Parts: sequence; C-alpha cells; structure tokens
Amino acid sequence: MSRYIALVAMAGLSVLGFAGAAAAAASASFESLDKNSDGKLSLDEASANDKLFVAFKSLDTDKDGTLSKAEFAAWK
Ligand SMILES: [Ca+2]
Ligand SMILES: [Ca+2]
Repeated sequence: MSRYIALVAMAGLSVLGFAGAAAAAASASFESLDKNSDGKLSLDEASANDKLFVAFKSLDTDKDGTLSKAEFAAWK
C-alpha cells in the first residue's frame, strides 16, 4: 500500500515538473531574454526567440540597434 502511494506521488511530481518546464519555454519575458542584464535586448539576445528576432527591426523605433523595455513592450 505504501508503495502504491509513493508511486502516485512520483507520478504527480513529474506531471508538475513537465508543466513548469512548458510554461517557462512559452514565456519570453524581457528579463529572461536580457542575458547580460544591461536593460536592453541586443539582436543577439533577441535571436533566442524566433518571432522577436523577425520583429526586431520594426520594434527598434529609435534605431539604436537594441530594444529598450519600452520598445519590447510594443511587441505582440
Ligand atoms: Ca542585454
Ligand atoms: Ca532601440
């Protein structure tokens, strides 16, 4: 009986772990993309997300080659 409970508990944990990983992959927050934490996204940092990479030039409204948090906020 206790073996069964342990098995169910393990199954429950692995389901939670999987859901957590999927949620992390789906979200592309400014903080997670800003690898060097300088408050701007370079083209290289933006390339971690295909859709952001494609939109990069149109989002960079002041044409300084990086996305500020405000410029990033216009995305989506
Ligand atoms: Ca950066
Ligand atoms: Ca910019």
